[in-house]
Amino acid sequence: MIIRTQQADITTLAVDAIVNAANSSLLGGGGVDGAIHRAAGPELLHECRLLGGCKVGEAKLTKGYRLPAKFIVHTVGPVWRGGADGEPELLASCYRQSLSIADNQSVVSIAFPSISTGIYGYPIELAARIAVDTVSSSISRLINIQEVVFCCFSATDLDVYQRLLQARS
Ligand code: AR6
Repeated sequence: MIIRTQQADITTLAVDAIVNAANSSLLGGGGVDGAIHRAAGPELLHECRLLGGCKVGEAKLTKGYRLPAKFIVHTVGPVWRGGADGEPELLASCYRQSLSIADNQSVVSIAFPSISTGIYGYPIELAARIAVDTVSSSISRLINIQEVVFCCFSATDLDVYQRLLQARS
C-alpha cells in the first residue's frame, strides 16, 4: 500500500476513484464539490438526485462520468464547531466509509481532498492528522486498494500532509 501526497486539482487525477467533500443534499455546492460537478458534467447531478442525500460521516458512490476517475465517492464532512461536537469521530468516519465503499467496488487507487478544511472550517493540522491516522489504520481491512493519494489544493496544505506522512515512515 502506497500513501502519498500531491498538489493538484483532484478532478484531473487519473485514479480509479476520487472523493468529493459534499454536503448532505449531494446536489452540489462550492469548493471541490463544485469543481467535481463541473468537470463530471450534468449526468452526475442526475445520479446524485437518486441517492436521497447523505448523512454527515457517511459516503455514497456514483460513476465518474467525464472525469478520468471511474468513480466518485461522495462523503459529508462535519462543520467545525470547536471540536467538542463529535467532529473528530465524524471526520474519521468519512475516511473509513469512503475507503470501504471504494474497496467494495474493486478500486485500486483513490484520491482524497482535505475533507472539511475549506468551507466547513476544520483546522488543517487537526484534520490532516485524522486523515493520515484513519487511512493508515484502515489498511489492514482493505482488499483491493493499493494507493491512497492526499490531493492538496494549496502548497501549505501539502506541507502539512507531507510532514505527517514523513513522521510515520
Ligand atoms: N481539487 C482538490 N482540492 C480542492 C479543489 C480541487 N479542485 N477545490 C477545493 N479544494 P471544500 P468542505 C480543497 O470547501 O470544507 C461545498 O460547498 C480546498 O482548498 O471544498 O468539506 C460542499 O457542497 C480544501 O482544502 O469542502 C459543502 O457544502 C478542501 O478541498 C462544503 O463545501 C475542502 O474544501 C464542504 O466543505
